[in-house]
Amino acid sequence: MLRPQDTRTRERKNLDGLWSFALDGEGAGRSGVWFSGPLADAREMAVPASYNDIAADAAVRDHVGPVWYQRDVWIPRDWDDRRTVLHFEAATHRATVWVGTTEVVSHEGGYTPFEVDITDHVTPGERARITVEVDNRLTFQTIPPGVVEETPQGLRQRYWHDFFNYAGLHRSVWLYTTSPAHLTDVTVVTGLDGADGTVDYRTHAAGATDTTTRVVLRDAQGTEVARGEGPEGTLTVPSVHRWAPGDGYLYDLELQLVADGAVVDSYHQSVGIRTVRVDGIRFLINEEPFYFTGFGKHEDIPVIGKGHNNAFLVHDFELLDWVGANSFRTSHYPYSEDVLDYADRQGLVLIDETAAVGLNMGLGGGIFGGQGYTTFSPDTANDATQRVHAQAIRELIARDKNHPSVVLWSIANEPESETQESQDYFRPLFDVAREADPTRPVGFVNVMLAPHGTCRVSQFADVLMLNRYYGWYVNTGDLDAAEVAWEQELNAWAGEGKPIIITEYGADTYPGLHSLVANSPWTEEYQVDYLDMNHRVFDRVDAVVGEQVWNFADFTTTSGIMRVGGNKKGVFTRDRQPKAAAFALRRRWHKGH
Ligand code: GCB
Repeated sequence: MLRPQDTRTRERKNLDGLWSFALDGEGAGRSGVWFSGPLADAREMAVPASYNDIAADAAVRDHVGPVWYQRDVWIPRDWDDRRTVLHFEAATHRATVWVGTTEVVSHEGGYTPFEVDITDHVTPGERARITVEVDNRLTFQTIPPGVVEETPQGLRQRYWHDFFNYAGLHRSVWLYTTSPAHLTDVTVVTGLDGADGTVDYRTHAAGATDTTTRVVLRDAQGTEVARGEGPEGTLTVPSVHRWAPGDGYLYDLELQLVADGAVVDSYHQSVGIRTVRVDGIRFLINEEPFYFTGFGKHEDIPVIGKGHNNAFLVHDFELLDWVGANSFRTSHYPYSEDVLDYADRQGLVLIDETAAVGLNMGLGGGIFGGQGYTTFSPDTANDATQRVHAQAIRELIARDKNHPSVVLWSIANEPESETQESQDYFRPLFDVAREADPTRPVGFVNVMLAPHGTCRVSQFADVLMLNRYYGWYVNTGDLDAAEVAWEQELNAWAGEGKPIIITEYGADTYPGLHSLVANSPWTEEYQVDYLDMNHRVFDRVDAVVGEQVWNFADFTTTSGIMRVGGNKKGVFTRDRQPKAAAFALRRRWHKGH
């Protein structure tokens, strides 16, 4: 799927703004054909945004079940003889869409785009009514998983991940147009050959058979550096300017679909020419060892929740630069494509993760209170879950395969991984990822409950990603003991001969809480000491090729005795003010980790 774009042949119309909105706790919307006319008893709701925190109403915040969005849109009158496509960048976690009274598309999965050709359902120059049912319910057959429990007080959504289940239309909605003959996809794979670069491209088109494809590659100044004919081929770029961490240099690949000598469709794909490879314990970008510094992040902003916001996008990257981070993980779901585009341009390195978080009922017994479920079983995460998970991996890779910033796929965060069932569940999912993208390493994030020697899934990974909380969840307030235990486990992992990225280490810190006495959890001093201890350990283990602190900023979670107004492991507060740890990290990372 190609992103909506304005080009010489394409035009977009943005549908963000205020939509009509109604809760449907009883699930009455479908039988009541709410799409057949204006939504009754509607309030207005901002798009893009999570709806949860916008109303001053717990019923909205804690709603379980469908909600409905609706708006009218004028179809531009010069879109005659064109294809009209309705495109959603995301609807969390599933959606069904009507144009007028016609159901046009459904999509499962809250963080990847979907679209539908609505040409036959609209008339240029006329108004069309768009209605969307968005459902936030998580079950054992969704990614991420959850369970809806019926209680005397109403439906309650349980889940095993540590962030609030924000929902709604989180990203932009578009109408766009193409000519009937149009490009549908492009894949680029880049390489280096001495001072030269190579760009393998493969395009797909639909809507006509007698077309040819032409591609033109231009540098950042707009000067043509290579061109090709045909739906696939290889371009060579003499004396290439490589894309590299900290140097987000991009070429522009214009794809042109040509019929009868005329360009009927044109699409621009930005291209960063770089290579990625694992070699023993090293992670190589452009054949040079790369050390990840940065964070696990969240899409989490006051008021708008997981809604995308460009001001926060730019501000967060400013803070990343200030603190000396060269990378982050899109924990724990695919982020807005605007984030990926910006990372490409900024030369930031990404670990790109699916929404498979919380596939671990063991965590239920530990950190988040007893839940009493088995992770993998016919009644819980099962074959159907695995199929949804495989689709989530395919959709992530299909969406993000052309981003030079993405160097590693993470197919799950902290799943159960110490059982035979987990091994059987995950083995084919690694194949799915490698088939979808043979060019990037693949891994998953290992949890502390599956320490070295017990994990049965890491054998399939190219890179070991470890989340560890020595000095926080274990050895709390005893950093000396934590240091010994942590180094021991890390050395055992190093024996695997693979690169290790510490994808989480962190300590909850209440901003403004201080202590003169060392080993006082929750204080700003403890967070600094905790990070220092971790860094001493990492610096003694050669196989460690990266450190990503949990978390960039404080974020919202469900309520519970482990959380004080959310998760407070941020190095920045939720409104992006620095804690003492931000300055400590800045000193380390600007020195070159
Ligand atoms: C983890 C999870 C992350 C949590 C974090 C914590 O291991 O991956 O989602 O927020 O721990 O703070 O407990």
